[in-house]
Amino acid sequence: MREALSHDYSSVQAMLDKIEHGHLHLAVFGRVSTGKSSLLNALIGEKRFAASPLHGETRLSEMEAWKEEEAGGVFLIDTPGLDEAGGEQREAMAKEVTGRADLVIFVVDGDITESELAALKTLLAQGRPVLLALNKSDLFTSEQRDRLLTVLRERTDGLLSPDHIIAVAADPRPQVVVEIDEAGNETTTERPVPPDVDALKLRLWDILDAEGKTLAALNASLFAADLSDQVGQRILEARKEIGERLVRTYCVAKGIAVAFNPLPVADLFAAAAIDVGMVVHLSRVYDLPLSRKEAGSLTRVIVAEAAALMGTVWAVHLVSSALKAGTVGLSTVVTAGAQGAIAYYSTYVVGQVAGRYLAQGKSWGDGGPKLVVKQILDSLDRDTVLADAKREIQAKLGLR
Ligand SMILES: Nc1nc2c(ncn2[C@@H]2O[C@H](COP(=O)(O)OP(=O)(O)OP(=O)(O)O)[C@@H](O)[C@H]2O)c(=O)[nH]1
Ligand SMILES: [Mg+2]
Repeated sequence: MREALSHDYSSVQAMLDKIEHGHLHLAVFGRVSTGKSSLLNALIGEKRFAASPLHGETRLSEMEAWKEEEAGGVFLIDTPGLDEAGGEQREAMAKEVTGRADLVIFVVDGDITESELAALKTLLAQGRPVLLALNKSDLFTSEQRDRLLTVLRERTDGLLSPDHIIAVAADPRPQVVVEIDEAGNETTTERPVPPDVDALKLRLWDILDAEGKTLAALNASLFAADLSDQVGQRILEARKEIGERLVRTYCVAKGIAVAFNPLPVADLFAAAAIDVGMVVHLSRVYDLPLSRKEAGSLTRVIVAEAAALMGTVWAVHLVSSALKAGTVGLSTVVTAGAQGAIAYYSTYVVGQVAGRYLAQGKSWGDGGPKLVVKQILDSLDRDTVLADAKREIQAKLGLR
C-alpha cells in the first residue's frame, strides 16, 4: 500500500516537475522580412528580438548562434531569413532548425514561392509539426486574406492539414485617425493596433496537446498572458483538469493515512499537513506559487468556513475519532474506514475550494471565502464523493 501511494506521489511530482521545468523549443522559419522576429515578439508579448523593415535584419552571420530566448520555460528560436537563392544552405538550415525545435512556425507574407515550398518539405521530412502562418494579414482585405489562405491550402495540399495554416498580424500598421475640429482644422493621429496571434496560439496549444506537451507549455509565458481570452480559457481548463487529478491523489493518501493512524489527535494533525501540502502543489499548477505558510493560512480559512457550514460531518469525524480511541478490534477497522472516507471528503472540499480561489487568480471574489465554500459544498454530492472515496481507498488497499 505504501508503495502504491508513493507511486502516486511520484507521478504527481513528475507532473509538477514537467509544469515547472518542462522545456519547449519553438522556432520560426521563412523568407527575409516576412515578420519572423516580430511574430516571436507578438507571441510572448515582449520585444525580445530585433525586427526592422530592412531586409536581412536577422543576419545570416548569426546562423551558428541563432538567437534563442527563454521565456518561462519556452525557448524561442529566431532564424535569419531565407534567400531565394542558396538552396543548399536552406536545406542545411531547415534540417538544423527541426533538430532543435519541437515545433516550427513557417512564416509567409503572401503566396508561397517554390523555394519556400521546398524548404517546407524539408522541415516536414524531419517529422516535426509545422504551422504555416500567413503574416501581415492587416495589409489585406478580408476577401484577399481568405483567398490567399485558400491558395496556400491548395499549394500545401497533402503536406499540411488545412487548419495548420493560419492568418496572423504580428506587427500591424497603426490605424490613422483623422479628426476635424470645429474650426475645420484637420489633425491626424496614429493609433497603435495590437498584434493578432490568438488563432495561432490556440492551434499551437492543440498541437502541443496532441503531442503530450501541454504540461511543459502550461507555465510558458506565451500562454500565461491574458486569461480573459479564448486561449486563456483553454489553459485554465487544462489547469483545472490537472488540479483535479492532483487533489484526488491527495484525497486517497489522506483517507488512508487517517484510517490507519492509531491516534485520533495525530489523525487530524497528519490530515492538516496533507491538506497544506496539497494546496502548495495546487498553487504551482496554477502558476501562483504559495509558500507553506500561506498555504497553511488558506487551508485554515477553508476548513473553518467548511466546519461552520457542515457541522454534522465534522461531528461524525470527531465522534468517530473518539470511538476509535476508546475501542479495539473489529470496530476500529469499521470506524477507521468511515473516518478515512470522511477525511477524503474534507480534503476534496479543501482542494476544490483552493482550486477555485487559484483559478480566480488568488481571489475569493465579492462574496468572500464563505460564499465560495458554500457554493462548492452545494455543488458536491456528498454521497457520491463518499462512495468514490470508499472505492478509491479500497482499490488502493487492495494493491497491498
Ligand atoms: N503590416 C505589417 N507589418 C509587419 C507585420 N509583422 C511584421 N511586419 C513588419 O515587417 C518588417 C520585418 O519584420 P521582421 O520581424 O524584422 O521580419 P523578419 O522575418 O524577422 O526579417 P529578417 O530577420 O530580416 O529575415 C518590419 O518592418 C515589421 O514591422 C504585420 O503583421 N503587419
Ligand atoms: Mg528577423
